[in-house]
Amino acid sequence: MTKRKSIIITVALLIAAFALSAVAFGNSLNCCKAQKSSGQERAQAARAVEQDGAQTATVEVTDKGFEPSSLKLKAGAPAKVTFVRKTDETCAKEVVIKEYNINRKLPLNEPVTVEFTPRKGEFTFACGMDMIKGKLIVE
Ligand SMILES: [Cu+2]
Repeated sequence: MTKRKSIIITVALLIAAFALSAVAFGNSLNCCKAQKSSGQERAQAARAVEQDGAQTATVEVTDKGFEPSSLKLKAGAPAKVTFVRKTDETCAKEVVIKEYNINRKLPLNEPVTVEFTPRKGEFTFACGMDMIKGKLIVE
């Protein structure tokens, strides 16, 4: 009798633990999904500013994703794009621009400047998991 009871309790605990971990896992997936959808709402692209012979721009990582989520650059001119992560509530703790072999960690509130000379076209910058994204529009 007591043996059966303890088995029932064990099974109940296992189910509870499984349910809890499913909730936690779901939440961590939601972070990226939520940021992705809100990122797509901002259609307006920011334009880089000419400064000391380079085109410069700053992109912040907030709980909404990359802001601005798209950036216009001129082809063939050196670019300095500074990323600043402003929140811990994000999985974008690094920035990756595949086409330019850029992969940099983004420490909280520490500006990280990446330098490259953009070619004509559209390029994606993204978090390490390629879930939170922004766009470089090079003309
Ligand atoms: Cu991510």
